Amino acid sequence: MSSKSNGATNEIKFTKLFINGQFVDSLLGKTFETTNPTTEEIITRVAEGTKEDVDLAVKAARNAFDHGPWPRLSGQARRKILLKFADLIEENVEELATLDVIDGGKPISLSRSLEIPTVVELFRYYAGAADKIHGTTLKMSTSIHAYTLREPIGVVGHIIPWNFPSQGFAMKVAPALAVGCTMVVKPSEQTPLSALFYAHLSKLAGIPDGVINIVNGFGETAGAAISSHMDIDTVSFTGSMEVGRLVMQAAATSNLKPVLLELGGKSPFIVFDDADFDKAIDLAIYGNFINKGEICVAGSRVFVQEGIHDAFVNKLAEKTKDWTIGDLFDPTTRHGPQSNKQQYEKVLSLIEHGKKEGATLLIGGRPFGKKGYYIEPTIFTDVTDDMIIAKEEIFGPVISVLKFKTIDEVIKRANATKYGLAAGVMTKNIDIANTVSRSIRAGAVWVNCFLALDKDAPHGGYKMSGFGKESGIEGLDHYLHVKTVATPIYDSPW
Ligand code: TXE
Repeated sequence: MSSKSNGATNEIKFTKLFINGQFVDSLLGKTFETTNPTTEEIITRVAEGTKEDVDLAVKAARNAFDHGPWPRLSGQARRKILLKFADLIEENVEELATLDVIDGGKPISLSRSLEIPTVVELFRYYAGAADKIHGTTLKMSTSIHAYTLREPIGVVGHIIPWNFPSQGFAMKVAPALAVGCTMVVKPSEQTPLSALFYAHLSKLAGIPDGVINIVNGFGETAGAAISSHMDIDTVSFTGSMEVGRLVMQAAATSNLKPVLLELGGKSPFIVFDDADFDKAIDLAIYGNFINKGEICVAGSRVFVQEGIHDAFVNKLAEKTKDWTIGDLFDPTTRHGPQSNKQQYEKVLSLIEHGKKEGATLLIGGRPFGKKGYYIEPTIFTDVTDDMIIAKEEIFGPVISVLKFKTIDEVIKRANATKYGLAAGVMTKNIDIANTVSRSIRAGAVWVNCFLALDKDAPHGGYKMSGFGKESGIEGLDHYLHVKTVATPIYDSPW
């Protein structure tokens, strides 16, 4: 099957489920269509997994865990295979990037130069961790010697969203593989294509059959079958707060499996009067419009101190005009369509809320073009804390600017949210930077920068943004059990 988008032709090679090392049809023979958000045309049909397919995939993963080589390999052997996997991803960057562009509406510049290279780095980073997973030695009492083992937790269920189909895959799959887990992965039904290509590459890299299984399908069926499965040992979920709750409930009422939840945010980006003005403008734009605002850590509440507020909003509007909308395959394009129709409608409806609640629409606010789910980069000013646009995650290209006077006031207002994923603070004053960093209840605070995400920086929320960390050495923890082994030592001199 081939698909044309913006002049690029792409052969869709993999559309089936990937179970036990084979591409297979779903047991019920179901398929669903995946659509290009730029053209609104169907790209292809993809096998639709349901509970029966999840059962089959779990059986394969269980067998690979209980009897297969993967968890029993030395860390060094797993490292070698993961490095090969990373090399293969790097060799196929163009094809992987193209799949995410047509499936998710990403500009190629983002996909090719940032997201897929990050995937490569994540696999290399966790390859390097594979032979460094060890416990500690304890001296429990004078007569008992003990040590801890860190063992793979078992079969993992990964439920992935559509905003970063490749990076989302790597952040979950790479650490789980490194420690020796096996897994069932459910990509989002909105972006099912690239995960299948990764599965194909994993086989070429030498990852044994049954270690990675991909079951595309819908949340209420395939996703729910994963979170309620009695033979899955843990679930790692990224998505909405509502579904995070369902995943946790299903985990609690099935086998009490632990869950990792990454549920988005409403992050503050705080600009003090003394900040580097131009840098703050650039970061406000980048931190909100990258990936058309479909990013969990977007700094969507831009708090600006009153001394620079008016100049700031004028410049923000002016510079936003440089955020180019256009052909996604043109490397200079920065802005694409929303990933799918539901998101497009959700974002437009929240923009309407903003207008009705009395915020000032400074720029944008409308659909763009005749085709595709494009929305103009949008800025609201005169936003107050009680407005829906200041409270709810919009997950689209919409900035709310809020004015503040003092540091105490802005800390209080920045924290007055159910979310706690990230924050930014722009100031040249080290005392202000330190005070704000320590006062904000969020998993990351970026000082004089924004979106400083990296493979070695743990990422994850406070409050209702979820719990558990992905990336960094901490990103291994969710996939490991800690076992204490104790043994008496007789006649110990110590
Ligand atoms: O997410 P869902 P949606 C936020 C963002 C967005 C909103 C809605 O605000 O506008 O959520 O997006 C699977 N059991 N984020 O509706 O439904 C689903 O198939 C198990 C923030 O698309 O949560 C997909 O694979 N799984 C975010 C995944 O959950 C279920 C990223 C995410 O989809 C399921 C995405 C169920 N009952 C959206 N129902 C972030 N934190 O980055 C659905 N799924």
